[in-house]
Amino acid sequence: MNISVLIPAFNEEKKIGEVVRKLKAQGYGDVVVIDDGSEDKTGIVAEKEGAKALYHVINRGQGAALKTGIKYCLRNGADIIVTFDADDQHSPEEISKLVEPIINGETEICIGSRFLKNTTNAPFVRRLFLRGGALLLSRMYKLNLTDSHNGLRAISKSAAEKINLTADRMEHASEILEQISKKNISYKEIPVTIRYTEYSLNHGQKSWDAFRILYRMLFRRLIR
Ligand SMILES: Nc1nc2c(ncn2[C@@H]2O[C@H](COP(=O)(O)OP(=O)(O)OP(=O)(O)O)[C@@H](O)[C@H]2O)c(=O)[nH]1
Ligand SMILES: [Mg+2]
Repeated sequence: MNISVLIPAFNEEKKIGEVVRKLKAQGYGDVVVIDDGSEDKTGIVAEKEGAKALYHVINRGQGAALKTGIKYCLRNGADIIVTFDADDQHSPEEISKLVEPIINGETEICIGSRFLKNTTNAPFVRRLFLRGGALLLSRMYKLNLTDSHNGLRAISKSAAEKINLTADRMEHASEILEQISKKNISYKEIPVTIRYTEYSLNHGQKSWDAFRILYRMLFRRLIR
């Protein structure tokens, strides 16, 4: 089985090198970084560590970066695509837990969950928003999920071919779930650790961004 690790990245030059190095040390030779119009050296640092870097000329968002990356990985013969964050919040050792059920033919997608076994040190407010989001999306799409916005997933080739992302920014996470539901793609949640560090909290999404994501998500539903 060819496993590709796909990392959407925006201005992550401080962490991306270490992340690629750790993935390579775990034996993942195929690491693809989408440098999404970063203003820093994200792509160059990733390439130095042996990753393949693809570049968007302007910042188009995490959804658009995943779309570019999934297309590239499929073209290059990936059987499983693992999506992984660039900010060092995920653990490369846990990828095997996500790909195993796909290799066994048990399921088409494995979704990481930080809440299934409470494997996170997320701050209280972030926890509240994330749990609320998972509850809302589970209801909307008739799924059974504890974590709907986890960047760590393993997607089989068959599922990747069925999923068509149209949301460029963070709303893609709900779009993936919508398509899992509508296209009857089999899924399984797997407990994974998500580390919140000073870097990730200062650098990443703010809790209030959840409102913007929700608004965009609902607006997209309305205009369709
Ligand atoms: N390609 C691309 N990647 C992005 C963009 N914004 C964030 N990312 C990447 O997406 C990953 C997750 O982004 P975060 O902002 O940390 O979001 P998050 O992990 O869902 O939120 P936290 O719970 O706060 O960590 C990281 O690898 C970022 O570099 C973007 O505009 N384009
Ligand atoms: Mg993050």
